[in-house]
Amino acid sequence: MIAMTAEEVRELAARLDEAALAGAPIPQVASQAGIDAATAYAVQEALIERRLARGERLVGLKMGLTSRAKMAQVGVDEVIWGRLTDGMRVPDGGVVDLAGYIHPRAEPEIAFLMARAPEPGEPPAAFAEAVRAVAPALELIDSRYADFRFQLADVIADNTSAAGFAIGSWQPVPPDLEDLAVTLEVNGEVAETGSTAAILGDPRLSLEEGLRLAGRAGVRVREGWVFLAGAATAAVPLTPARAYAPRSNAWAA
Ligand code: OOG
Ligand code: MG
Repeated sequence: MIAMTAEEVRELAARLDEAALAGAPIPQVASQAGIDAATAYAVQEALIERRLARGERLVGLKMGLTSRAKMAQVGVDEVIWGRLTDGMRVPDGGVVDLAGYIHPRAEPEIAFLMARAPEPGEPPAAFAEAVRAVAPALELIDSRYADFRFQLADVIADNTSAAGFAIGSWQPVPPDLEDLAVTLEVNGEVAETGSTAAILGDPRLSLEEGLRLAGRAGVRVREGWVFLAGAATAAVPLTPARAYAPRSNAWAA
């Protein structure tokens, strides 16, 4: 593996950031540079720093590739995590202009509203203590890499393809969280169906894993943050012709 200087990490982050701002794809720069996952997370952090420097705020975390369907779709079979900022948030029922995107896809997710995170050294909080509410959610992903093709280091550096997210109404944690029916509709047509069971067998495990991985990287989840547990089905490509208005229904149980 190739070690990178802090300057090189920032340069890779700048290329990814500029690709996103321009809506123009770039080659798979992280894997081509031969970096490992740890360095790729450093690039992700530097990428988010750029957004924060423009005035965005961190509002949560997201998991990626927590379902088989997603792993198979992108050909990477490791669970990854990324960061959410307020600049990515789309109001429920809001409208997204796809013109600035490269090759957007939508995927159905489940979101947790965080109550509190354990202090460093404290044992992990029980799910019921850590999570205040649950909501259906949509994630908009948009890989900054040409042809939506990447390897593990690429997608980590690219903040796990995060581009936008919409959260439905928050509701109390349902008792059957580990097996809720999921339906993704695009323009009134069912595009994907599945179950929250596809998310690591139980989306609570995704939260556990996310808190562990982020904690290892020194990131502590704050009260009021959103946590996206990962898509329950494959993602659906959105073409500009397929105008997209995020709309999340109540549980289709
Ligand atoms: C990587 C992002 C994966 C999920 O929910 O699995 C992700 C990608 O598919 O480009 O957000
Ligand atoms: Mg996702």
